[in-house]
Amino acid sequence: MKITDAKVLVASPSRNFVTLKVLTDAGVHGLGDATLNGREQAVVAYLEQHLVPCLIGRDPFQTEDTWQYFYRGAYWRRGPVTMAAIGAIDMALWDIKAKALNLPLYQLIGGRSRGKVLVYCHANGRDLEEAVDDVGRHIEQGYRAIRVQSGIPGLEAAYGISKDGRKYEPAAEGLPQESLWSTEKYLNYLPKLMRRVRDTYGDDIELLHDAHHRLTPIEAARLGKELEPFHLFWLEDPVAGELQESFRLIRKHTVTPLALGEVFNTVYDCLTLLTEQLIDYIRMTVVHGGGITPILKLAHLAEPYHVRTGFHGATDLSPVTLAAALHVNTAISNFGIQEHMPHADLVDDVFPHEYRFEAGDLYIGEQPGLGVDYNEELASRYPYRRAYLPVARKADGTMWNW
Ligand code: KDG
Ligand code: MG
Repeated sequence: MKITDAKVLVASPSRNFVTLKVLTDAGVHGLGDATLNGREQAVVAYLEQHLVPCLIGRDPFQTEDTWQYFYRGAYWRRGPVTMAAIGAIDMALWDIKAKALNLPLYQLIGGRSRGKVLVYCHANGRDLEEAVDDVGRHIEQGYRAIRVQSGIPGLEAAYGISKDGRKYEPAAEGLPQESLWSTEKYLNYLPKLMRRVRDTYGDDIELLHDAHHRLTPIEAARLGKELEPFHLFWLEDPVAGELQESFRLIRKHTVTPLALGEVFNTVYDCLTLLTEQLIDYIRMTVVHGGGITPILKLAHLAEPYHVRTGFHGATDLSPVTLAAALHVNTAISNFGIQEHMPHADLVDDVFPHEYRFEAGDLYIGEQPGLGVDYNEELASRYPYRRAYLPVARKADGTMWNW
């Protein structure tokens, strides 16, 4: 079998997505997600200008060799743009291979290790009362693991909270919006929020929280310690992960489980974190981590260190990435949890898919390949719209991590 063509499809059915469609001489096609929130067109150019020309004529079954060709074969390696482009190709090739063999992807990567995939959802509110109520609403929808985010008293905007009461979506059209951040206000408030949630709903539900890279290591250590009585499933991204060694300090002070890695691109971003057991969950995304080939290796490497997976699953990852994650989650042994931020109905229409949610879990189906399609005609009615993630500053104007 030979690859005959690859099309980079860009559309904005409620938000921007970049999708790669790889075509073969056998009539089988494969899909890959190449979306990088706020930097979509950089991946489009990288694919169209540099990778697709080298892809034509290759055998789609050679997933390992093709991955190495684009990663190792390129002098310039790593980074989110490069790895999202390689990730899209890798997903599409696995999709083709599994379709050609008439098997759902998980059968090619270890077979079924579990019947369903535990997910966590996002509950949030502009203040404590709204956030606590939203947790209740998600429990009613069947979720058993819930990430809780809330507006912070004294701050106009906070990560994870929509200002207008609609579903939270961080990217916005126009130039990047600026928001003010105060670590002091956040640290003083968060334990109160978690106490209220536990007091209201008891111990049977798993609670998670995303600090979204805002703290220093010693601040993260304080927060982890103060959250210990509420037994979080995890505290996510307490500090930016560039300095892996900083997690040694956090670990010394708290037993709150830690999750990291949604912005990582290769195993080299987390080798110290894994081998020194400095985190409990690795969150690297299938698309931004370079595809199914490296994510499988990462999961297998994490297993002996007792690190489980908790793959990133925000709405800026298309249903193609979510399906790929679900196949991996179904097959590996050290699965932990999967993030589930449901897409808008229009996104589900553009990407008809087989996976489904029921009572707090996602189920992957038996359709050959990834089990996701792409409605090009419908997508073409929603052209790309420039959008950015926000940026954050401290009260004195200092740029901070968003
Ligand atoms: O594009 C950025 C989002 O994917 C990110 O802000 C979402 O932190 C996030 C999460 O945990 O889902
Ligand atoms: Mg996050």
